[in-house]
Parts: sequence; C-alpha cells; structure tokens
Amino acid sequence: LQYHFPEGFWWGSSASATQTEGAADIDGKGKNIWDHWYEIEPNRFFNAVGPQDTSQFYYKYKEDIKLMKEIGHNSFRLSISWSRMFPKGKGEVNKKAVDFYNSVIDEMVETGIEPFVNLYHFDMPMALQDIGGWENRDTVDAFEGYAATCFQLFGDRVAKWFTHNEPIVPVEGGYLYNFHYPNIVDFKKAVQVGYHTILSSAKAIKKYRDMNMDGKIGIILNLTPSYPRSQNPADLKASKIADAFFNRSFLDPSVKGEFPSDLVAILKTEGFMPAMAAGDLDIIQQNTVDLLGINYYQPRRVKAKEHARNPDAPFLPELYFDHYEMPGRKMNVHRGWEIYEKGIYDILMNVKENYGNIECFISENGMGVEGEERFRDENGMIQDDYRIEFISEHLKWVHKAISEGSNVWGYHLWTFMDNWSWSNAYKNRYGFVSVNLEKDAERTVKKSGHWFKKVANMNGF
Ligand code: BGP
Repeated sequence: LQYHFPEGFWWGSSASATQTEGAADIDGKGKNIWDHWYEIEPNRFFNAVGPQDTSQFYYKYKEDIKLMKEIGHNSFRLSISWSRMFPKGKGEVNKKAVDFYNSVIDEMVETGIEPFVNLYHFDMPMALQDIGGWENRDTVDAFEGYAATCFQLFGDRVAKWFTHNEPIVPVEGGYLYNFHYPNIVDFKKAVQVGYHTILSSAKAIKKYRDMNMDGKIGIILNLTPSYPRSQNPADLKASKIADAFFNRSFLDPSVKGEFPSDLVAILKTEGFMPAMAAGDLDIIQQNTVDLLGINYYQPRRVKAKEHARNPDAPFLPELYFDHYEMPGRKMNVHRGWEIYEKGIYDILMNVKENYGNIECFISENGMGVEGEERFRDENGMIQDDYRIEFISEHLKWVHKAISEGSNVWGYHLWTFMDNWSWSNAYKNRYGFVSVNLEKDAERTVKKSGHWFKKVANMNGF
C-alpha cells in the first residue's frame, strides 16, 4: 500500500434527512422550509422535483444500511429531521419519528456502522420560520429543547453528535445570495442568524455535557481556504478578510470560543453587530466542540477590490474583496466548482497549527456529475472512474497531512447514494450508489463503491 491510513480510520459517507428520507408529509412530519418553498415555487427546483421525491430512505433504510456495510463503511453520517421529530418545532415529540430514528440507529449499530448524527442540516421547521427562524432568539431555545430530546432518546447508542452542518450556508443562501428560503438580501439579519446559530450550537453542547452524555459532540463546517491572487499586500488583505467572513466567522467561535477580532471590527464599523444577551459570550466561550467535521469542495480565490464601493448597493462581504478565477484552474463543470485537491491539506494544516490540532475528520467531499447514466455499462454498473480519481487525489493529501501530524480521523464522501439536492434536485449525482428514479428508486453500486470497499477494507490504497 502506498497510502496507508491509521488503524480505526472512519471510512464512510454522509447524507441528510431532507435529501434522502422522502415521506415528507407522512407519519405526522411537519413542514420545513424546503417543503414550503417547493409548494409555493416548484419551478425554482430542477425539473420541478421537490423534497417529497427523495431516495426513499424512510422506506429503504434497512437495504441501504446493508449496502453501506457491503461497500466497506464503518461509519455513516445522517441528520435527524427536526420537523419530523417536532412538527411545530417544539412541544410534543412525534412518536412515529422516534420509532423511525430508533429503528435506523439500531439497524446501524447491529450492522456495525457507527452512526454520526447531525441535528440541523438546513431544514428549519416552517412553524419556526413563521416567527423568523434563526432571526428569532426563541428558535435558539426551541433548538436546545429539540437537541436535548435527541440526546435523551438516542444518546445511549450514538456517541458522535453534531449540532449543525455548514451553518454558514443558510446565512449565505437565505439572507445574502438567494438560494435558500427566506431568500432575502439583508446583511443585518444575516449576522443575527449567524450569531443565533452559533449560540444554539454552544447551548446544545452545554446541554449535552450537563446531561453527562457518554460521547463527543462537534460541528460540521464547510471550509473554503482563501487564496490571494498574488502576494501584494492589497491581495493578501482581501484574502484575509474573505477568510474572516467565510471561515473564521464560524470556526473561531466553534473551536476557540471567540469571534475573530478583524470580523468584529468590520461589523462594528458598518453597524451590523447582532443583538446579544448578557452571558451569551460566556456560553460560547465555555462550550467549544470536541470534534470538528470538515466539508471541503472548493477553494476561494480572492483579489483586492478593483472598483469603488457603490454606496447604494446592499451590503455584501464582496464590498471588501473581489473573486478571482485562477487561469488554468481545474473545474467540475457540472457544479461550477473549482477542484483543488491540495486545499484539503491546507485546511488540515491550518487546523493543526492554529486550532490546537483538534480531532477532526473529512465529513464531506465529493463530485456531482450530470448525466451519469451514460457511463452505465452492459452489466448495469456506472463506471465513474472520475469519482475514484477525485477521491483518491484528495485522500493523498489527507494522508500527507496525517504524516505531518494532523489529527484527522476519517473520510466521508458526499454522499452514500444519489440524492435530492437543494434547488438542483437530481441534476447532479454524487453517490457511491445510483438511484433509479424511474424504477422505484432501485439502488445499484457504482464502480466507485466497489473501489471504496477495497480501500476501506485494506485501510488504504
Ligand atoms: C453541501 C451540503 C450537502 C450537499 C453538498 C453538495 O454544501 O452540506 O447537503 O448538498 O453540499 O452540494 P449540491 O447538492 O448543492 O451540489
């Protein structure tokens, strides 16, 4: 083996409730923002396919968990649907939801796949969105209650918890760049939403520890290493500001318990400091994560601002920098994202050097490809060699980081099986396993799934 990984490395994949379960209005589940948005604007979604048409994990989880085992998984990350557990976001827990998650978790444990459970993956219950969602501090309390219920009900079998997946994405999508509900542009609200999310994470972590649970709790962040166009001071400065807005904004409070001072200075100058209550900052400071999940897809390339600021334009972080397209960059054309494998190593080294080398793992990395059916061979297998190359090129850099002392403990692909994606629906396919939407969501393992099995079983490649 050229690339050998440490004993006990977590091999697996990740997914989320809204993207896989289906059964969106069944067994007492309440609506979340995606159900609602689809109802009022179905054409926003690729081919007008909404979250009720996902891969039917709700019905097929037993088969799926068997398949996970078959392709070498020792762990799998799922999320709990808040609006399935609490149809109104709080109040009485939905017994059918408890039965479902109990059964999924039991099945995983019996099969030998460690459940990594995330509490919030973009899916605000509509009843709470109606009072402002994360804009409203009451949602922080509701989240704490929901989290405590999950710890209580499932914590005997789940030893790895995550409060949020990519908490910056609902801020960007919902309040800055128009790709999540409520789909407005309002930086003041964006900051409040981000702040409440961080507070909710710290409060859930505190709850977990107060309840003396036996396990670890963390957060999953999408980190986009910020690279300047050149080493000119102006480019370097722009890149550092972009890093503050998009990485350190959530990484610093989650791991260090404090907000980055350069970001706070900008928020103060611009008049965007969020409303806070006495004691909040202590809670954030005292309840940092045990474990960090890192989602990595693409870098962020940045250059100094080239045009003067338009005082009439709504405030966006881009007032402080411009995006930069590096000539000759490698692209995933289906998603429009740059592929830069070394980025994963740079993140891990940054976490090692500047974040106390906290225990971490790659919680998402992957390649969405449109029209994969054309790669299906006569035996029915999708020959996704590009995915194998994508994964192995990233794993090489993870391996190098380990050899230089990084405390990284796993690699989860996004995603296990092709699933429904926020606004892109089923356009791009990411899975180790393909899902045939025309044929009762029939699953077939792709070449990458068979390859991954070998990697996981040999602990390297
Ligand atoms: C991450 C999300 C996932 C997943 C993935 C791929 O940001 O955590 O939920 O969707 O990106 O992105 P997309 O589906 O938009 O192509």
